[in-house]
Amino acid sequence: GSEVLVEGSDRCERKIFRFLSGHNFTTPTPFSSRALMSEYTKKINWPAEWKDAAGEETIAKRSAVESPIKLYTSWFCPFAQRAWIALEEKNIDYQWIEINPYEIDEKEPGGYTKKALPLPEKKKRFPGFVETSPSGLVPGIDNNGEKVWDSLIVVEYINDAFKEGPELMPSDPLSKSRVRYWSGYVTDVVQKNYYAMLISQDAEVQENFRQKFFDSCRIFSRQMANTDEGAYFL
Ligand SMILES: N[C@@H](CCC(=O)N[C@@H](CS)C(=O)NCC(=O)O)C(=O)O
Repeated sequence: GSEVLVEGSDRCERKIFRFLSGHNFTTPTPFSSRALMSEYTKKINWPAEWKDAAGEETIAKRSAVESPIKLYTSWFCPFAQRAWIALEEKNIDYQWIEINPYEIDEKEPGGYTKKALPLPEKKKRFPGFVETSPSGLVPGIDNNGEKVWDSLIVVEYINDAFKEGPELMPSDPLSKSRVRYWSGYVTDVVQKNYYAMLISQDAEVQENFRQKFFDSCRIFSRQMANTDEGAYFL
């Protein structure tokens, strides 16, 4: 099921890029995520008031160093981005190791297919990655031999292991439990409805999931109203 979801979402992303840019991205390899990102973002006519994000620079900087703190990650992966944000927020010197866990097809933009490689193949291509994340999913972090995987667990580990940076969790038990609940809600409900909407080819089903997605966003955003922190309530 999830493979179909991921494939569908990828197809949809490409359609969106094509629609926004009026450009049909057929560029095959060189297989570089950053080159691919630039290709997309340069061609798209973003509104002038939108600023460039510093993401690409950060990836370049972190990819160029060796560190005993290794983040196995994929630039496009929203789960891996959680771990990425946590490390940046904590000001940790870490090494970015880009992983493409999917089969490569030169005919697709950047070679991406989102057809998951079988685990033995991932082991062959990225031994350090699968040792760190035995599920074969990004993100995984190897901190001087301490290997942790699965995004929310990785984020909590980063917060606990690197005391030198700012604290990411509230200190009282009730607020902590809220953070855990609402982070899980995004994974289990918001994203689930979003993907279901993206992959559906049937207008009625699509509309149904669209409503569910918006409902779940509303429920989530209402939580912000209960705190002084607004969007930073988590
Ligand atoms: N529950 C995992 C999900 C991670 C995940 O699905 N990552 C995707 C990329 S966005 C992946 O590694 N896919 C490779 C595969 O399906 O084999 C987490 O929160 O870390």
